[in-house]
Amino acid sequence: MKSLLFSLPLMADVTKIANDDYVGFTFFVGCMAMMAASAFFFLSMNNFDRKWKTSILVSGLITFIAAVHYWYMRDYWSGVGESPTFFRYVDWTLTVPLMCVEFYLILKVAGAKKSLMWKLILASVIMLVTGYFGEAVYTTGSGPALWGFVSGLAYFYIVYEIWFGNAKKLAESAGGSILQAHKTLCWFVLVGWAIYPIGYMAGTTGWYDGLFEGLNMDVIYNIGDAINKIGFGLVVYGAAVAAQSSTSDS
Ligand SMILES: *C/C=C(C)/C=C/C=C(C)/C=C/C1=C(C)CCCC1(C)C
Repeated sequence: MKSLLFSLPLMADVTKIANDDYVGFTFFVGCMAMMAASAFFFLSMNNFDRKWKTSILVSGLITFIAAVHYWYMRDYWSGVGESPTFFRYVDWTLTVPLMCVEFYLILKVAGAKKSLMWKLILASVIMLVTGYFGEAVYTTGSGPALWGFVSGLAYFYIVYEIWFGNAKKLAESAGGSILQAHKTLCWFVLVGWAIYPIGYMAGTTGWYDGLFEGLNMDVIYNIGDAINKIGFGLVVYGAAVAAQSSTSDS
């Protein structure tokens, strides 16, 4: 029994996190924060009617998927001592498209079509796959800068679509708490997501060498994830609360 307990994967790895190990620390705290946020979203789900329930569920899935990946990334970092690039990109490839789904779900009441969702999802996958190429495959010469640039184009397409494109028009026609939530999410994508290219430039080599000297890629990514995944979910939660209280008033 005792040996069984100690061979459980959850028990096996408890390593010290050194005082100056900011990567290890932010993986650890990030994991806890994602878990707590998931519990919050899942447990509050049933306070909302059907239309909003799905949005809150997706918020919870985003932080939950991240929590599981953070569990592994924390472990990988403490054991291998390298950036867990693969797990990082798997996490993003699952969660960022779900954030695109959130945009769609919020705008559905205004008549958003599935094609809007698929456009955003496709652009986000291009952004991440090309980012992965620059960070993990074509890591020498001008590789990272080139692939990072392509990734950036896909990123700007997403920014354009939600700020000025069809998504914007739908949000405006919906008005009220939907428009408000859409606007806040747009800011998350413009400012919050811009944290990631900074991390990328800090962790790869290119013309930008030295620009972000002293910054650690994983620490920046971890901060970005906490802001974007939990913050994004809370905006959706806030919109659901506002929409529900305005309908129950009338
Ligand atoms: C929860 C995870 C999120 C919101 C991740 C977002 C990631 C990005 C917006 C990454 C963008 C990148 C660029 C725009 C260029 C350089 C390569 C990337 C993939 C870091």
